[in-house]
Amino acid sequence: MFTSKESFKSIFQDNVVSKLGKTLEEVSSEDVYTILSRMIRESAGKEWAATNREFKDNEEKQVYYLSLEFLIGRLLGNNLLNMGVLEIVQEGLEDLGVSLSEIEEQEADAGLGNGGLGRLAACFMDSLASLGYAGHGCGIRYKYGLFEQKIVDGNQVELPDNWLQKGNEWEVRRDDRKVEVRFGGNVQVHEKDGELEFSLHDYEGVWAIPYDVPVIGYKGNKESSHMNTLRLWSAEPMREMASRSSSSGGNYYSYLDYNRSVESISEFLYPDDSQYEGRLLRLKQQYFLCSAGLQSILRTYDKLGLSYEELPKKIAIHINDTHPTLVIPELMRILLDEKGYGWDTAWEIVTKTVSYTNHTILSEALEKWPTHMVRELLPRVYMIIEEINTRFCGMLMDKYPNDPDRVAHMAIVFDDQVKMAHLAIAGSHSINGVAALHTDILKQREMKNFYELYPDRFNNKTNGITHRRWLMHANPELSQLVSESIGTRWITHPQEMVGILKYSEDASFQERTAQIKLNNKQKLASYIEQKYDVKVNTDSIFDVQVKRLHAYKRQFLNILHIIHLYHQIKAMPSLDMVPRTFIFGAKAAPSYYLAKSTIKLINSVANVVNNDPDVKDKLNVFFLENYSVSLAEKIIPAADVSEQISTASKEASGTGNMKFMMNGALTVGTLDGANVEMHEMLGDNNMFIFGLHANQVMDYYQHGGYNARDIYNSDSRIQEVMNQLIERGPFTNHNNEFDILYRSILDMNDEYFVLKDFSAYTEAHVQIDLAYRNRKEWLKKSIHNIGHSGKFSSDLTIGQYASEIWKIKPVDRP
Ligand code: 26V
Repeated sequence: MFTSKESFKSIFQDNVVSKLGKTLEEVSSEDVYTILSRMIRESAGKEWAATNREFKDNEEKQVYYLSLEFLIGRLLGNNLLNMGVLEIVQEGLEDLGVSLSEIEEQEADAGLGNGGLGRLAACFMDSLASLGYAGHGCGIRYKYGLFEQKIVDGNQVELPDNWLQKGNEWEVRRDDRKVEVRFGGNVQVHEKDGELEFSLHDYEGVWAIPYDVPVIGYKGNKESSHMNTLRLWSAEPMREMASRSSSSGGNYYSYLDYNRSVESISEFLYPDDSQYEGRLLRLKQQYFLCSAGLQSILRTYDKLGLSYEELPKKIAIHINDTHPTLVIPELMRILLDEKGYGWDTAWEIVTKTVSYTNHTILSEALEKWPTHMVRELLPRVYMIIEEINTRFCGMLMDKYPNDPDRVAHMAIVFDDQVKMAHLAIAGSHSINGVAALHTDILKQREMKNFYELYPDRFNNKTNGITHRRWLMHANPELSQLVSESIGTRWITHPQEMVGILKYSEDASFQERTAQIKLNNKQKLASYIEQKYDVKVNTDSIFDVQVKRLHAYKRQFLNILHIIHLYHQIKAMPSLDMVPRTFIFGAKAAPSYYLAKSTIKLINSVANVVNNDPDVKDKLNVFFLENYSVSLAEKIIPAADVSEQISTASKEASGTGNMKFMMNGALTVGTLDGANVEMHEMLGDNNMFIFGLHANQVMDYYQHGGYNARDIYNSDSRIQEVMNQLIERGPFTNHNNEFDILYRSILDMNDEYFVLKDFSAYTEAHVQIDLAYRNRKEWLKKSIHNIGHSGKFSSDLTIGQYASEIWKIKPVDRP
């Protein structure tokens, strides 16, 4: 590994010649990316092997984080940072006339996730490695990540995200670790020595091939980086199945069908987060991950030569939402059928090993699989699920003999459906929510019955974000300022960022934060100007809402307010307001019509506002297409205002809220998810809180009493903006375009309380405008946000998971 700028340059130049046969003058940015990432991957390889040896020698407990999604983004910059060579490389390349940030742009985002849940998994990987824990990720190597979004005539169009087209420099294919995953077939039962034995016949086998990605921990002052493994599985056909299909009467063409169906297993990530869809392929993906993951976990465990009773002492398996819940019956199957354990012992091993995180209370997101589907695809696993259910319901009936309704509600299999959340709770020793409010709602409402049954299993783990990607990498200038003022200990002890609070009233510190914000705004502005050929006013307030598009996140409330502002300026062109630039980024699930209409509306409003000479000096609206991790890294450091305006009780935590806070934006938000905890730290002075509280929302749902039309009738501002959705006017170019939005509010009684919160939201924006005029006060608030954000580092979150749930200790201390 190079240790100086000069040695880096010389190794780099040698590689250019030996690997590409080119001179430095001839290389493209893409060539530089390839050479550089290969150099880093190769030198990481040695430390990777060293960490793996250490795992073996120490026999320390290991955690496996199973997730259908890892929203990783780009790796080059973060890997350089974590390996401690970022500066050397940056300066070395500069000497050679190359800009590192341009090289970073060559990397395709690994977009293997939908949003918060997948990004959380990626942040957790970074923290696990940086803290020196033996913690590995286990996921699927989707050939296509989340779709690429294009905006055409204001509408979202989805294109396939072919992220692997040019290869992936960070992965290593491990043919030697491939395992077989079995689908379908039928179960035969034999009796042997008075015991029943189960075996599967005529199944369809597929290869699961692991691709390992090193997860490089932050090196800091240590000798070397700690490195874990993110193992992503890819499905491939087994040649052995060809003879099977011809011997069973099939032919070459049915083998081709088989090939096609196998490849589809790891072909694409499901993009739907609007309506739960119980599709067979999705169930296949889930079992594929669980079966392959478990085989590889147990293969490692077997090397220890211990009995399986000791498994929970050496292995923790965490399931990220219910998607990998099949790991519970699958581990039971292995223990019962392959290792010869009895039911009770096997069940104890499983529940002591597995833990589960719930990420949503939205009922439309709760996974339920039709029993016939599970039975046909996974006959033996289904038998085990039924047995788990029978025993679980038996226990409930003993406990609540006079309450059959309760038992029916809690059943795992009911009404010909398998309820995955119930299976996950029954089979885990820990169930956690992702923010204090969310966990309370789980305990007091959504999962009340389960909480009463297993009070000790429920706990909270408020989400976090890695400050290495979201501050050090995304905002190097701010990160540098923090280090200059309080030293660098905060990097490994992020809660010590509060140390900057002592400078919150220091004029020169304030001005430096202001200058950094302006620089970031200028960078984002030039990105927007280049891409969309428009001018952006960097003296305006950058007011940003970036996240998946969903009715409960209320992008619609934001755009209604913008239309209202537009009317105000039109009516009074001299209106005294700080110029505002509203920025949106959001992908809608392809079949989510309401969400797509909202995108269209935002673009229509943008088109009118940005081209109206009466308002364009005061008001601008931009919808940035294809919101992704790498785009987030450009947008978030440039934001002045962070929009976190979900209907209270609906956003389990949010993590974007934390990223904005860490980069000095002020939040306008509801008391929802982790906003509540932000507010506890920051107080009313440093945040703009508005709107209904969670208990008010839930009481309305329970008892009724909300009438959206009454609010419409009594507020002329609301009438004006709502009517524009259905009348021919500046925003609609043909009839009915936005009827669905209008109707969802006025005919369907506004499920997410947009009108109810409109007035308070408008008032919050007036307060933002006033606050921004007081420059010193604004900067002070911003510094408070940055300083307190260290508490949301995923390092702290992972520390809690490790000590309270997984019971693991760091192998390498930072
Ligand atoms: C999934 C689905 C699936 C289909 C039906 C509709 C629907 C609606 C929402 C979702 C998201 C479920 C899981 C999820 O991504 N939750 C997010 O997890 C983040 C990390 O914990 C958290 O910060 C977000 O608040 C939460 O929405």
